[in-house]
Amino acid sequence: MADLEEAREWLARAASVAALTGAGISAESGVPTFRGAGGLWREYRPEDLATPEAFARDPRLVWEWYDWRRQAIRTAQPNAAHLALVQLERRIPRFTLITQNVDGLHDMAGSGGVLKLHGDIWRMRCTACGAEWPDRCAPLPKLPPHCACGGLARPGVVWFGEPLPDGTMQEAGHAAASAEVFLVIGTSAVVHPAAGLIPYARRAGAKVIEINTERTAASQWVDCALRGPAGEILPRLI
Ligand code: BJW
Ligand code: ZN
Repeated sequence: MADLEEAREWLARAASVAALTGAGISAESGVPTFRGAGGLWREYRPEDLATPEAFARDPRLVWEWYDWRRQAIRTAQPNAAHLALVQLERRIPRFTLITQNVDGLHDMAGSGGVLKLHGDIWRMRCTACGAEWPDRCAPLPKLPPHCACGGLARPGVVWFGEPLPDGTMQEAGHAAASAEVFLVIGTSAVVHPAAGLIPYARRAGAKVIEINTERTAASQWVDCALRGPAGEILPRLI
């Protein structure tokens, strides 16, 4: 298994890099992760809150949870890991940032063209007419929120059992397949199809570098595992 120095050399030589991020990259910004110690799924059941069936059953309950999370995320600032990826994007000729996060912190840090596999908590979608719009209001004045057409609005995120936004997985797959180095940062790598990008990149010839405080489902696929907080490790790597 390669060490930090070797991983730095791979990055220094690479012309094509892709990064897949998960909730762990925002942990040091104060945004709770889903799994593990202090994770949201310790306290809440995904099937009650993050499925289309849960929303159909009780839209107000689901919106209360999202309104609470939007309030928690609203004041969060990008950390050193988000900023390090902006630096990397400036340096590498072909760089693709793929995120499972819905918090918008990569955008706020200054990353461009982020592929958001699981949508965006700051967007709304009408369940009646399909209209989409940005909304950064937190707390929302009225729950559940509605569209101008009178239809019920839902968060612009991807719930279990739903397809990913049109074209994002194809673009992410292309980036993974053409990357010389594939960074996997702060994800437990258990949610598919996102997690499938990791072995896919490896099979296509990428050097895979994992940055995580713990061992994960992806650790078996990686060429280098750097253990520690992303906000400390990424700036050293980049
Ligand atoms: C640090 C750190 C620090 C902490 N520094 N590290 C079997 C095989 C394949 C697929 C399936 C399957 N069984 C079921 C499925 C489907 C399902 C799935 O994958 N389920 C698995 C759980 C088994 N997938 C889906 O349903 C997806 N859709 C789909 O497959 O569609 C098919 C379809 C096609 C056509 C028509 C219809 C359908 C959709 C998945 C949507 C996931 N949605 C969520 C919620 C988003 C909205 C919201 O935020 O509310 O996405 S769930 C949640 O998990 C969220 C995350 O993006 C996602 C991944 O979590 P992530 O980012 O990895 O976070 P954590 O918390 O798990 O891990 C944090 C990590 O950070 C840990 O490792 C820590 O150690 C680390 N860490 N601090 C570095 N400072
Ligand atoms: Zn509408």
